Amino acid sequence: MTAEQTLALIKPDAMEKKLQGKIIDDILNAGFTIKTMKMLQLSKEKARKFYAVHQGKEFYAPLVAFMTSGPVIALLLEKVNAIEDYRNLMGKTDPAEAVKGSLREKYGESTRRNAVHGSDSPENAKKEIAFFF
Ligand code: IDP
Ligand code: MG
Repeated sequence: MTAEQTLALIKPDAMEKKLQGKIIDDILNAGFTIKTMKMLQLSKEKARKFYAVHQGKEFYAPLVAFMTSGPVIALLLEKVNAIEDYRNLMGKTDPAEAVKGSLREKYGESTRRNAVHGSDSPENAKKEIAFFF
Protein backbone atom coordinates (compact mmCIF):
# COMPACT_ATOMS: atom_id res chain seq x y z
CA MET A 1 0.00 0.00 0.00
CA THR A 2 1.35 3.39 -0.95
CA ALA A 3 1.27 6.40 1.30
CA GLU A 4 -1.08 9.23 0.39
CA GLN A 5 -0.81 12.93 1.23
CA THR A 6 -3.42 15.39 2.46
CA LEU A 7 -3.52 19.04 3.53
CA ALA A 8 -4.61 19.96 7.04
CA LEU A 9 -5.12 23.40 8.54
CA ILE A 10 -5.33 24.42 12.17
CA LYS A 11 -7.80 27.30 12.00
CA PRO A 12 -7.64 30.69 13.82
CA ASP A 13 -10.11 29.66 16.56
CA ALA A 14 -7.89 26.77 17.66
CA MET A 15 -4.76 28.93 17.40
CA GLU A 16 -6.39 31.62 19.60
CA LYS A 17 -7.18 28.99 22.20
CA LYS A 18 -3.61 27.58 22.10
CA LEU A 19 -4.88 24.17 20.95
CA GLN A 20 -2.28 23.70 18.22
CA GLY A 21 -0.06 21.48 20.40
CA LYS A 22 -2.94 19.18 21.34
CA ILE A 23 -4.15 18.95 17.74
CA ILE A 24 -0.67 18.12 16.41
CA ASP A 25 -0.28 15.51 19.18
CA ASP A 26 -3.59 13.88 18.16
CA ILE A 27 -2.57 13.88 14.48
CA LEU A 28 0.76 12.18 15.27
CA ASN A 29 -0.89 9.67 17.63
CA ALA A 30 -3.33 8.77 14.85
CA GLY A 31 -0.38 7.57 12.74
CA PHE A 32 0.16 10.50 10.37
CA THR A 33 3.63 11.71 9.43
CA ILE A 34 4.06 15.49 9.19
CA LYS A 35 6.13 15.97 6.04
CA THR A 36 6.31 19.74 6.49
CA MET A 37 4.31 22.47 8.22
CA LYS A 38 4.18 26.25 8.49
CA MET A 39 2.36 29.02 10.31
CA LEU A 40 1.05 31.88 8.19
CA GLN A 41 -1.53 34.65 8.00
CA LEU A 42 -3.96 34.20 5.09
CA SER A 43 -4.79 37.33 3.10
CA LYS A 44 -8.44 37.96 2.17
CA GLU A 45 -7.54 37.19 -1.43
CA LYS A 46 -5.92 33.84 -0.57
CA ALA A 47 -8.76 32.82 1.75
CA ARG A 48 -11.35 33.66 -0.92
CA LYS A 49 -9.42 31.56 -3.41
CA PHE A 50 -8.97 28.64 -1.00
CA TYR A 51 -12.73 28.51 -0.36
CA ALA A 52 -13.80 29.53 -3.90
CA VAL A 53 -16.03 26.44 -4.14
CA HIS A 54 -18.27 28.03 -1.46
CA GLN A 55 -18.58 31.41 -3.22
CA GLY A 56 -22.22 32.52 -3.28
CA LYS A 57 -23.18 30.64 -0.12
CA GLU A 58 -24.37 32.69 2.85
CA PHE A 59 -21.48 31.52 5.03
CA TYR A 60 -18.73 32.47 2.49
CA ALA A 61 -18.03 36.08 3.61
CA PRO A 62 -18.02 35.28 7.36
CA LEU A 63 -15.85 32.22 6.63
CA VAL A 64 -13.27 34.39 4.82
CA ALA A 65 -13.38 36.91 7.70
CA PHE A 66 -12.86 34.11 10.22
CA MET A 67 -10.02 32.45 8.29
CA THR A 68 -8.17 35.79 8.06
CA SER A 69 -8.78 36.77 11.71
CA GLY A 70 -5.45 35.31 12.86
CA PRO A 71 -2.68 32.91 11.88
CA VAL A 72 -3.23 29.33 10.75
CA ILE A 73 -0.91 26.33 10.65
CA ALA A 74 -0.79 24.36 7.38
CA LEU A 75 0.39 20.74 7.60
CA LEU A 76 1.31 18.33 4.84
CA LEU A 77 0.29 14.93 6.23
CA GLU A 78 1.24 11.51 4.92
CA LYS A 79 -0.18 8.08 5.69
CA VAL A 80 -1.78 5.17 3.88
CA ASN A 81 -5.36 6.35 3.17
CA ALA A 82 -4.49 9.79 4.58
CA ILE A 83 -7.35 11.75 2.99
CA GLU A 84 -10.21 9.60 4.29
CA ASP A 85 -8.49 8.82 7.60
CA TYR A 86 -7.86 12.50 8.33
CA ARG A 87 -11.48 13.41 7.43
CA ASN A 88 -12.54 10.76 9.97
CA LEU A 89 -10.08 12.03 12.60
CA MET A 90 -11.47 15.56 12.03
CA GLY A 91 -15.16 14.65 12.36
CA LYS A 92 -18.19 16.33 10.78
CA THR A 93 -18.27 20.05 9.92
CA ASP A 94 -20.60 20.82 12.87
CA PRO A 95 -18.72 19.93 16.08
CA ALA A 96 -22.08 19.06 17.72
CA GLU A 97 -22.49 16.29 15.13
CA ALA A 98 -18.84 15.17 15.07
CA VAL A 99 -18.08 11.74 16.48
CA LYS A 100 -16.84 11.61 20.09
CA GLY A 101 -13.06 11.89 20.25
CA SER A 102 -12.72 13.58 16.84
CA LEU A 103 -10.76 16.84 16.54
CA ARG A 104 -13.84 18.93 15.86
CA GLU A 105 -15.81 17.34 18.70
CA LYS A 106 -12.92 18.00 21.10
CA TYR A 107 -11.72 21.39 19.91
CA GLY A 108 -14.40 23.00 17.69
CA GLU A 109 -16.99 25.44 18.98
CA SER A 110 -19.40 25.99 16.05
CA THR A 111 -20.01 25.04 12.43
CA ARG A 112 -17.79 27.96 11.37
CA ARG A 113 -15.24 27.88 14.18
CA ASN A 114 -14.50 24.18 13.90
CA ALA A 115 -10.76 24.12 14.63
CA VAL A 116 -9.43 22.26 11.59
CA HIS A 117 -9.61 21.76 7.83
CA GLY A 118 -8.83 18.66 5.77
CA SER A 119 -8.84 17.97 2.02
CA ASP A 120 -11.90 16.03 0.88
CA SER A 121 -10.63 14.22 -2.24
CA PRO A 122 -7.36 13.28 -4.01
CA GLU A 123 -7.91 16.10 -6.56
CA ASN A 124 -8.46 18.72 -3.86
CA ALA A 125 -5.58 17.38 -1.73
CA LYS A 126 -3.23 17.89 -4.67
CA LYS A 127 -4.55 21.42 -5.29
CA GLU A 128 -4.50 22.40 -1.60
CA ILE A 129 -0.97 21.06 -1.02
CA ALA A 130 0.24 23.11 -4.01
CA PHE A 131 -1.67 26.12 -2.64
CA PHE A 132 0.33 26.12 0.61
CA PHE A 133 3.65 24.39 -0.19
P1 IDP B 1 -15.61 20.86 5.69
O1 IDP B 1 -14.61 21.83 6.30
O2 IDP B 1 -16.10 19.87 6.70
O3 IDP B 1 -15.12 20.22 4.41
P2 IDP B 1 -17.27 22.59 4.02
O4 IDP B 1 -18.70 22.34 3.72
O5 IDP B 1 -16.27 22.38 2.93
O6 IDP B 1 -16.91 21.73 5.33
O7 IDP B 1 -17.18 24.09 4.54
C1 IDP B 1 -15.92 24.74 4.67
C2 IDP B 1 -15.91 25.49 5.97
O8 IDP B 1 -16.90 26.53 5.92
C3 IDP B 1 -16.29 24.67 7.22
O9 IDP B 1 -15.24 23.91 7.76
C4 IDP B 1 -16.76 25.77 8.16
O10 IDP B 1 -15.65 26.45 8.75
C5 IDP B 1 -17.49 26.70 7.21
N1 IDP B 1 -18.92 26.38 7.09
C6 IDP B 1 -19.47 25.38 6.36
N2 IDP B 1 -20.82 25.37 6.47
C7 IDP B 1 -21.12 26.39 7.30
C8 IDP B 1 -22.35 26.89 7.83
O11 IDP B 1 -23.46 26.39 7.55
N3 IDP B 1 -22.25 27.96 8.67
C9 IDP B 1 -21.07 28.55 8.98
N4 IDP B 1 -19.90 28.10 8.52
C10 IDP B 1 -19.91 27.03 7.69
MG1 MG C 1 -14.67 21.10 2.58
